Amino acid sequence: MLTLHHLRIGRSIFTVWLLEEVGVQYDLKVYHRDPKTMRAPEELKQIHPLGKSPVIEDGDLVLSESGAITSYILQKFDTQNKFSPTHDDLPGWARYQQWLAYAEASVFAPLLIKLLLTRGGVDHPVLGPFSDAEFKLHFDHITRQLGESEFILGESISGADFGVTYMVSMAERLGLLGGYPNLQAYLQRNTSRDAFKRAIERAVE
Ligand SMILES: N[C@@H](CCC(=O)N[C@@H](CS)C(=O)NCC(=O)O)C(=O)O
Repeated sequence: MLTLHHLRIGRSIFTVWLLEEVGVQYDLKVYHRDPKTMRAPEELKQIHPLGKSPVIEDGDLVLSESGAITSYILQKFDTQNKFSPTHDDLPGWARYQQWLAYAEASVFAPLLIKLLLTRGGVDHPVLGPFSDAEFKLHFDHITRQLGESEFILGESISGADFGVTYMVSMAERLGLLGGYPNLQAYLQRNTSRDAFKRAIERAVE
């Protein structure tokens, strides 16, 4: 059975949500952050050398990177392609890949800078303005893409929503969603889903 190594307070809850949404049977191993450093415990490095979460194990496969994990889970378990376009629709599939990669590849960096500046209680003459401008660029872009749709690629949930929802939730935690009512509504909609509630119940330990 597939095992998900889940570190509390972070992106892997969105992988738990994905597993619940797709209806996969899985084992969940929960880890806690060091309360001072907020880093993962050393034991996660026994699973994968980076010691980060999410990581899944499935047979001999040990896989890190939330986007790759989403692709693997959907490839293996979403046999009816409910969560991603097929290769028959190549432009649709490519657009899906773009949004799947976008969250981690582009949106996360400015959010991380903001998180670290906030945590450090300092401002920085370069990093502050850079992260402000990048945040606006990306959150305006996500807002335009979402438009009046329910989900990032239209009216049905796709693999791309898990990573984007994580970014939106992180922005909310940082108090940055004030000017983005439709992203607030998107977050509210997704975290109200039964599968998300099941994920939270299962992951609390
Ligand atoms: N790009 C990776 C990032 C993984 C990552 O940085 N995970 C964080 C949790 S949200 C972590 O494990 N941090 C603990 C640490 O670095 O000690 C992904 O998409 O999975």
